[in-house]
Amino acid sequence: MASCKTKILLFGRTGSGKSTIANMMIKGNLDSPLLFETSSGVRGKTISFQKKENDKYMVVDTVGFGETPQVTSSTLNNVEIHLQK
Ligand SMILES: Nc1nc2c(ncn2[C@@H]2O[C@H](COP(=O)(O)OP(=O)(O)OP(=O)(O)O)[C@@H](O)[C@H]2O)c(=O)[nH]1
Ligand SMILES: [Mg+2]
Repeated sequence: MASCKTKILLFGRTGSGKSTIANMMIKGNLDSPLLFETSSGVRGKTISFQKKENDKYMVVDTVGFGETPQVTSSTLNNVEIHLQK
């Protein structure tokens, strides 16, 4: 049977809470071990796309914008590709 999961693509500035939301969507809590690693400093934490799913959601967490122009540009390209899927 075809899956009817809600697909969620998270993108935005570094440190804005994307991975935190991703953990809540998939795991339902922020207890360790976390599925999506989160940061406690100013440096960007997520360094590549990460996709996880549960019975309700398929969540794609992305690299934060604002680190370097190169990273922002490649992330935007990846976001565009994922939006077309
Ligand atoms: N006060 C507060 N802190 C939050 C909230 N959401 C996330 N944080 C904290 O903000 C920090 C960054 O959160 P992340 O989820 O790692 O942010 P991110 O957008 O994934 O960051 P990058 O992976 O670097 O792009 C962590 O210390 C979180 O605990 C929120 O709603 N309120
Ligand atoms: Mg992150």
